[in-house]
Amino acid sequence: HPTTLIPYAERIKAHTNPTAIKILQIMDRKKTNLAVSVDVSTAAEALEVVRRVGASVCMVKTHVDIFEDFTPAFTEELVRLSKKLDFVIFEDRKFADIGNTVSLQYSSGVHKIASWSDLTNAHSVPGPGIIAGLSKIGQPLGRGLLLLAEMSSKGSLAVGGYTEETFKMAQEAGREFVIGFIAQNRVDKAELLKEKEGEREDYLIMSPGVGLAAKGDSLGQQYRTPRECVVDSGADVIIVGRGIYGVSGGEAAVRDEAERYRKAGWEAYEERLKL
Ligand code: 5FU
Repeated sequence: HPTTLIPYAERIKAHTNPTAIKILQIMDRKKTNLAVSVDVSTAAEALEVVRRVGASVCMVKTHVDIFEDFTPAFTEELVRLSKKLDFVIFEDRKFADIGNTVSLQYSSGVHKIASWSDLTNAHSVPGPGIIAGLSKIGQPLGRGLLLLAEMSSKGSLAVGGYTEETFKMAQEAGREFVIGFIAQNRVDKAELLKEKEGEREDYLIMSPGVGLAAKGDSLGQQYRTPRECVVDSGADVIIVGRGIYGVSGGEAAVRDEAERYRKAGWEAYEERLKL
């Protein structure tokens, strides 16, 4: 796939969305394509994990609706850490409703996601109105959106024609707000990428379901190695949760494990540039 042969830094010029530009700049600056997912049960624990892994990642992914102790103080501290430790915040909200509803869910409620999260994501199942509803809120703030084109879990229905239609929906929406996909493969097939004034469309592919130890869990999660994701399947960002925050051995072990995944992801990226 042509995009995978271009260094992250050179891909910046193909983007106008501030969050896409920021992600690629951070990846290049910190030599990391690692995102850590902090799916722990309290905001306090999540901040502990972020302090440990922050130096190793380009992105921190949250599910803030998991926390039993969520308050706006959490997002304030996360934003502060994102500036200090240089990473982007991705609330993995997986919006899935009509445009009007998602615009309210994104801007309002307890979590006010658009006010602090650089990046979020949405299912394509409701149709393009979901992108319109979210972009109305997020685009003026410079936020970015990923569409879920595939999932890592066993038996996912996001395959084949669904995945292809999701790509087309993103392409039709334009890249001012939709900057890429949650996927297991390069769903932006080379022959479908449009060119304008010699510049090819560039999408960020982010892959969850990454682990160096386990092959999966008891609830359908499936893991691949960083190399399988980045070299074999062309992912740009690898997303790791339990493989990092779930490691036993205390604070230093979590930090070391994040570094191990960062190195594995970066070496895979350097390997694919030479293909
Ligand atoms: F869209 C997806 C997907 O297809 N698979 C996922 O696993 C999202 N995820 C998220 O990535 C999931 O909600 C978790 O937050 C994270 C994976 O966590 P793990 O602990 O590495 O399995």
